[in-house]
Amino acid sequence: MTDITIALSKGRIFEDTAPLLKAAGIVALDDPESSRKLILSTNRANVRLIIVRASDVPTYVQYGAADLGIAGKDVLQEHGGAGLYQPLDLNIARCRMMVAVPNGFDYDSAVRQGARLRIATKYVQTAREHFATKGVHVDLIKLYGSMELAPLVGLADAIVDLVSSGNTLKANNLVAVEEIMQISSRLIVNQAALKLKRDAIQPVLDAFSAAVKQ
Ligand code: PRT
Ligand code: MG
Repeated sequence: MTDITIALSKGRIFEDTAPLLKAAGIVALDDPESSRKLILSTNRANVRLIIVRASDVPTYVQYGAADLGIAGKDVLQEHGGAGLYQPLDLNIARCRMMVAVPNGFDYDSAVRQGARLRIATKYVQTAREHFATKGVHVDLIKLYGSMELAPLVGLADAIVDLVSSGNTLKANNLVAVEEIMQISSRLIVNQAALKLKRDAIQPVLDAFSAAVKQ
């Protein structure tokens, strides 16, 4: 039987993916939250899981170090998708990518007046495209986390970040002023692996697809 490797991040993506893997007959033998192993065996001798940072999943799949992976649309947009086949929206880990500003900052009138805005974000490519399409002049400041802090200490006027409950924005006196896109996680497949290992990969795609439609 052909070996396949699936790249996943722990946390919310692993939690939401476990039921889909189960529907495909794949169960991890260790819990990634408690285990320190980065390669997890499964109940299927030919299937293994690798645990990587969410933003690294497309890279592992692009270079064929993993055959399959699960990644947020936010991460895929930034990566660009080279070498990846994206057959399925899994509808998991849903959230929205939003522009947010401090309470009381008049974003609409700043935009109307053609102000140049400083935007802090982890999603530099997606933000650049969004503001270019709107014709808004921006200076983008790349951060790797805790974007919510940036406007509070004068690093930026606004942020581009993911929002689900809205609690993080609220706790930091920020408000969302614009939606950039709806986000969910996708199954991604290495294009060459799909051709060379179709016998092993296609049943996983079919099982995921059936489980998502339920
Ligand atoms: O945490 P790490 O730095 O390793 O990487 P990561 O943050 O990219 O990974 P992880 O596991 O946190 O997120 C993986 C994927 O989950 C992301 O790529 C998104 O596609 C998706 N997702 C869904 C989210 C959220 N919802 C989400 N709410 N990712 C992050 N958040 C963060 C957001 O950035 C903000 O800081 O949660 C905070 C807001 O949440 P609320 O509920 O307070 O609005
Ligand atoms: Mg995170």
